[in-house]
Amino acid sequence: MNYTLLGSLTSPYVRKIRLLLHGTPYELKVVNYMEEEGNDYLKSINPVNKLPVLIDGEKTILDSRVIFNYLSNKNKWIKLTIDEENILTAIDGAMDSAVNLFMLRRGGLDLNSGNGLVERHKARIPHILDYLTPWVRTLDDKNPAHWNFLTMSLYSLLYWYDFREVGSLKNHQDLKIFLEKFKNAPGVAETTIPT
Ligand SMILES: N[C@@H](CCC(=O)N[C@@H](CS)C(=O)NCC(=O)O)C(=O)O
Repeated sequence: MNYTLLGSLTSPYVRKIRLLLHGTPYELKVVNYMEEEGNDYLKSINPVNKLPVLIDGEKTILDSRVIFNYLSNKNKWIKLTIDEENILTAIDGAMDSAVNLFMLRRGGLDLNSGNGLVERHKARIPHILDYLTPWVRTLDDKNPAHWNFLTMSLYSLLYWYDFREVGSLKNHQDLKIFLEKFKNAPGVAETTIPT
């Protein structure tokens, strides 16, 4: 077994790396940072105290984007264009805001209290989903090249967003169609969030 992935079964950041690693032998080590033991362990590996972390022999790689870059260099995948990098940044921006809103709500914060930072997070997500829509319309689930790190990231985001009821996709029909079309893509069933 070459790789160890520190992760969880629910995180959308972890899921996109699990989708990327689908078909590659690796061990998934589930870390529960909500418990003291898991939190202390994660902190000892990753000063940022976030999942995912990839361990490849002597190397420890922090952050999903850096993990992707590391695997991309190692496997000599075609470099992403700036437009593709921008799409990834947008997906990560929405993921970050969605995860923050979820954690704040879980911590008991009223998300309708008018807090300025919360409002910025709330506004960011639909704006990003609008930005992504023209690209999403070009995607074809019958084209294997279209199941790549960008679409894996988007799938992980949208599935989690809907699953956690952070927001709604009712005004983003193209994104709902994307989720439906790619639900049988490699690794999706194996990485689905347990209920
Ligand atoms: N930029 C990081 C973000 C990862 C992230 O936010 N992970 C969440 C899980 S979904 C986490 O570990 N949160 C713990 C915390 O914020 O303390 C990445 O791309 O890997």
